[in-house]
This record gives sequence, structure tokens and C-alpha cells, in this order.
Amino acid sequence: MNQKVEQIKKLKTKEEIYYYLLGLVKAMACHGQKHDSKKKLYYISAEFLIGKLLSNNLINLGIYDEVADAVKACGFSMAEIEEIEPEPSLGNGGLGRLAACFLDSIATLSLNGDGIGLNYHYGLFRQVFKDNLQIEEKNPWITKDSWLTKKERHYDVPYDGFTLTSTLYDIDVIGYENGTNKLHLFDVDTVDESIVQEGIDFDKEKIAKNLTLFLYPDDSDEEGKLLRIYQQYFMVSNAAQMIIEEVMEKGSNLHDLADYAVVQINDTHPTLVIPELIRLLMKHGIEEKEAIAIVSKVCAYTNHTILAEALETWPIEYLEKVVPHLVPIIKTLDDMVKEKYDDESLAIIDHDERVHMAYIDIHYGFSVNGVASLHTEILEKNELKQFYDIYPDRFNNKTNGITFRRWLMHCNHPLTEYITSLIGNKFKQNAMKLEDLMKYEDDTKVLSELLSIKQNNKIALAEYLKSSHNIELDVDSIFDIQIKRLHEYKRQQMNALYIIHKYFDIKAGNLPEKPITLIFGAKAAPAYTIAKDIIHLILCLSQLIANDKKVSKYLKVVMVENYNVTLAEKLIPACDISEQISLASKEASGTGNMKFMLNGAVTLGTEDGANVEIHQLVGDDNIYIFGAKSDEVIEHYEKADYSSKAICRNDKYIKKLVNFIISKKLLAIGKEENLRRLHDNLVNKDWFMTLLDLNDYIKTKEKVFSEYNNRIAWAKKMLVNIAHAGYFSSDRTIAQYNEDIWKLK
Ligand code: 26Q
Repeated sequence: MNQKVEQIKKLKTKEEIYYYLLGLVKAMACHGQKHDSKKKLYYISAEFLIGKLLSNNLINLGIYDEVADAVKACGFSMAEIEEIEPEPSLGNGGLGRLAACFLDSIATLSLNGDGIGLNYHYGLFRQVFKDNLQIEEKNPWITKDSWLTKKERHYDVPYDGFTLTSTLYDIDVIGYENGTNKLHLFDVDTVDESIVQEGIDFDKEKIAKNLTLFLYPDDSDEEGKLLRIYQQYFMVSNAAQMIIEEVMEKGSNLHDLADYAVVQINDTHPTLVIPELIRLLMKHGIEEKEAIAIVSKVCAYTNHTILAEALETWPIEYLEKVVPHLVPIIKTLDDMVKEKYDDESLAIIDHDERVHMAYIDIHYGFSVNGVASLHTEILEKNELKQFYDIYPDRFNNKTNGITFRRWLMHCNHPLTEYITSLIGNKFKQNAMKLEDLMKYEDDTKVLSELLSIKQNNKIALAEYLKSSHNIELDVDSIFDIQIKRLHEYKRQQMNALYIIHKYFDIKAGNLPEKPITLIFGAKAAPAYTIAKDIIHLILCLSQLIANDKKVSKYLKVVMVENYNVTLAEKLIPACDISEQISLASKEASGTGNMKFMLNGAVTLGTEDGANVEIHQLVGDDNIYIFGAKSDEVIEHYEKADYSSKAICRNDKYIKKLVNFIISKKLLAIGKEENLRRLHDNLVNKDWFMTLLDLNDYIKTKEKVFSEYNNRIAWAKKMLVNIAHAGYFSSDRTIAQYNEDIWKLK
């Protein structure tokens, strides 16, 4: 090892060092232990938002510090080397990032489990702002030398009238001071990157050229829907063939498949693995009824959303076009349900001939889990009640988690070192040990040190954003951050209305004690018009305020371009206030909320998703909760009695805030079409009830800013948050999946 690290010192350029380290890590990963246990987990997911891998791999191999020293001897920082690495953005957001955290924990806990997905050539689009609007560009990440290793494994995937042969690429998943697992990404050799010219619009008709060309944004235009099914089937057919090959090599006779394999279906995107496995078992001579029974003991399903528009239902004619050989199996599965139950809401194929993918998973899997306790409760009591009534034992909760290797040890070295100096190293293996920090809750020396680490992280962020985005931050202001995908239910528009309130307030002479910086990062799906309008509003407000001499002294609005994992790693350690303001009941869990908490930010949030559990852990004094509770929200939907129009009519101040969106001042900066559409939507529709919570939000946020000024009391809140974040380690989540669902050892 020493020799290899010494070698670094002979290298001249950052590129040479990066590619040398890439090779070194890949070589070391090969020597990781092999699993010999009988049963194996296959975590199938259309997304693995792995982010950059170099530093994390070095940390997990235990050689980060010596490598960093050698790199320093060459005259570079690790940050400069990391810059060379392209980020693989192979996911949209939470679901994909969760899958990546899970792989890290599965390897760290030495569990026998691999990930299976697709090798998208272009990750989620690169976002650029032009005239205060979002533009999408292609986002390549594969270079000649990369983390991918091409394997000699190929499968034939049958479609209607043609077959595609796959090529497998593996990425090593290196656990923390432990084993190495694999992320298997399937691809086709015929994909043609040259068909993408300007932007991300191109001909989606030619399947072989297109199949793995790009990752779908989390909503999509009609014309792309068929390609999405081609992708999904490609993923699961490869997975199913690989599983059957591997278990047979280990001695399975396929009747005992469940003793050898467990499949976790990450949302409904891999659902076709169920009929595909049934089809392949039948090809091996197993009778259909038995094949169905076998597969039902192998597959488990995770639900990540209750938003109706995100639940996948495919017209049966689409499936007939793409995978006609699966349709008879899906019909049999549906017939069996209909034979047993009269209740139409349990049917897989509905009256409109649409196939409900989640319902296949629930009827023909052995486990259904939600991703936070409130979310699972809503699934059981509301969204999937009819299924919970017939299969109560299948339902279980697995509250999400995050890997502390990336979201503390890698992204926040100063805090990691300080925690280690206070409570030792044990928290790196057992995150619950962070609770030992509680003994310092009244130690002003420790509390002051936490404040100074935060301050230094804010300075580091400011330097980074200056050089990378040419953005200036006032490091003596409060950093209030909302970073996540742009969606109406996440309510960035409510934060924007707060900005308008604060702008009025400062204009009126109510000056904040401390300047405030509101930072946003968010990509909007290309076809999601209102989400793009919200980005436009925030960028226009940012410009308005920056050009206002008086207000800009106290308030700054920043929207960072192309928010991704790499930026999150820099923003989160520098955050004072974590915005988690979704409409209660709509955010299944959230995982950004956990990352902020772990890095000493205080949450301003609704009782939604995992915020509920954060609240329970830290207590009322260490979190700011506001807004309607989920029961109340669900009731509004049931009674259809929410009216934003009525709120605008009755509350003059809210009306004034909303009307500012189409004021002369903003229309002078922005586009009338976009601002007016957003205004009309808020006044006439507001499906996610922004105006319902707006007053409470403003009031609570003002309280947060005022309490921030009591620095030691604030630092205590930071400490309590860090100390209780251990529960949100994905090591805990994965241990629970294994205990209750996978039962690997
Ligand atoms: C569906 C159809 C066509 C194209 C794309 C999609 C699609 C893709 C991705 C639909 C949904 C997604 C992603 C969903 C997601 O990220 N959900 C989030 O999952 C997190 C992990 O459990 C939770 O923390 C978040 O609350 C949840 O929103």
C-alpha cells in the first residue's frame, strides 16, 4: 500500500492523479471478500443516484487520509482531484439516492446483496438558467476510464418481433471497512449517442439506438412512455435471467428459488420482474400455478409515493405492443384476483384496461413497505386500505436512512473530527453512539466550537460558489436552504411567497437583526410547466432583490444552477435552517431532512414524512413545526372543501403577496405568460394548499430567525439534532430490511 501511495507523489497533473486513484481503488476492490451465503438479495431499481465515488471509496477502504497527504505533497487538495470526476446522475432524487445509500450499507453490513439497474449514457439533464428560465441539456458522465467494468455476460431480451442482447457493466460497491458488493448496470451496444443534438429532444422511436440513452425525468411526455416500458422490461428481464443463472449455479432446482433469492422492487418501476420470473420458471418446466407461488415468495415491494399521478398504470395495449409474451401471464394474475375478490379496487386490470403496477406487487409479493412511519400509516389507512384489509401481515414500515460515510464523514470533515475528539470513533460503526454527544448539551465551549465549525463551512461554501457559479454569499448572514426536486407538493412556491413578505417588510422599515440568505436548488421535470414557472418566479425575485439597494443589504435569494449530489455535499454542511415544508401527507419520507439534521441544521417543517420522526427524537424545542396536520389535509381532499380563492378573498395580506407575482415590478423582470399562469394556479387551484399554511409558515419562520440570534441556545439545538440523527443511519434501515424481509443471515 505504502508503495502505491508513494507512487502518487510522482504524478504531475490532477488528471493523472485522479485516473491513478481510480485504477488503485478498482484494483483494491477486487480483493474484497466474496460472499458464500446461500441466499442473496437483488435490489432492482431504475435509479441509483450514486454521485461521485472516489472520496467515498477511499474512506470506505480506510486509506483516505494517507492518499490525501500524498495528494497534498503533489501540491493539490483532494477537492481539486474530486473536481475531475464527472458525477453519475443516474437518478431523479430521493428514490435513486436512497438506493445508493442502501448499497453502501448492504456492503458495510457484509450482506450478500447486489443492485441491478440500467447503464444510462446520459444522467438526469444538466440544468442551465437563461433569462430566468430553466433550460435542459444532456448530461454525459461516461469517460474512457470510469468506475464501470465491462463484463463478459450477455442475455437476450425478447421484444415483439426482435431481440436485444445486453452487455453488463459492473460498479464495485465498497463497504466501510468491509466487503465489496456489485452494482450491475445493463446496457445495449447499439445505443447511439449521436442522435442527441441540441437540448434533450430527439427521436425516441428507434428502440435499439435509444434504449439506455437517457434516464427519464420523473414525469414524462406521452411520446416517451413506450420507451420507458422498453427500458423497464430490459432491466427486469436481464435481472431475472441473471438471478436464475446464479441460483442454478449454486444448486437451486428453482422450486426452492426463495431459499436462494429475494428481490426488492424499488417502487413500481421494476414490477415486470414478477411476470418475467414466472415466464422463465415456466420455460424451465414449472407449471404456471406453482411458478406464481414461487415468485410470490421471492418478491418484496417498496412504495415511495402516495401522489396519484406518480403511481404507474400502463394501458394494456402498451404492454401488448412491447411485451406481448407477458400479457397472458398478467391476465392470469388478474383473473386469479378477480376470482377471489369482488372488490373492483383490488383488480390489476381496471375497467379502462389499464394495468396497475403496484397492485401486481402487492398481490404477488410477500412484503409491502412504506418509507416512514406516517407514510406507512397513510398507506394502510387510506391509499392502500383495501389491500391492508386483506393482507395485513404483508405491510410493514422501514423508515428511510442515509449513509453517514457520505453525508457526514466525507462531506463534513471538520465536524467528523470534532465529534471524534469528543466521543471517540465508535459512532462511525454504530451511529446511535452519537447520543453520547448529549453530555455536552450545556457545555458552552463545545457549543461555541459547533458554531465555529458551521461558520467555517459557510465560508467554504461561499468560496466554492464564488469560483464555480460566480455567486457571492454574505457569510455573516443566516443560511436558509431548500434543496430538492421542484414539485408543487414540496412547496417551493410557499418559500417564494415568504420572500415577497420579507421584501415588503424590509421596504416598510422592519429590518432583520441579521441578514438572511435563502438558497434554493431544484430541477423541474422538463414537461412540468408550473414547476418551471416556480423556478422563474424565484429567479425573478432574486434579481429584483439584488437590484434593490435597501433590501439587498438584508436579504439575498440564490438559486444554484444544476443542483445535484455534488452540490448537496457542499450546501448541507453550511446550512443553518433546513426547509422541509411539504404539504402534510405528501412527502413519503424525505432524506434531505436527515442529512441536514446530521450536519447540525435545525428543521423548519411540517408534520410530514420523516419530519414526524425527527420531531419525536429531538423534541419541541429543537425543531420548528408549523402547518396543517396530515389528517386535516386528507379530510380537505375527501370533502373537496379547500379553496384558495376563498383564502385570497378573506385574507387581504395573502392576496397582496400573491398579487405581487403579477405586479409591474416583477413583470418588468420576468415573462408575463409564466408569472400569470403561476398566479392563476395559486388563486384558482393551489392543489397542494400553499395558502392554507402560509400565515403559519411566515409566523414560524420569523420566530426561527429571531431565535437564531441567541447563539448558544441555537448551538444547543444543533447539538441535540446531531446527537439524535443516529436513528437515520441507513445501516439501521438495512438491518431492519434484513431482519424483517430479506432474512439473509
Ligand atoms: C414514473 C413514470 C415515468 C417516469 C418517471 C417516473 C418516476 C421516476 C422517479 C416516478 C417517481 C420517481 C421518484 C420518486 C421519488 O424519488 N420518491 C421519493 O422517494 C424518497 C425515498 O423513499 C422519499 O424520501 C421521498 O419522500 C419520495 O418523494
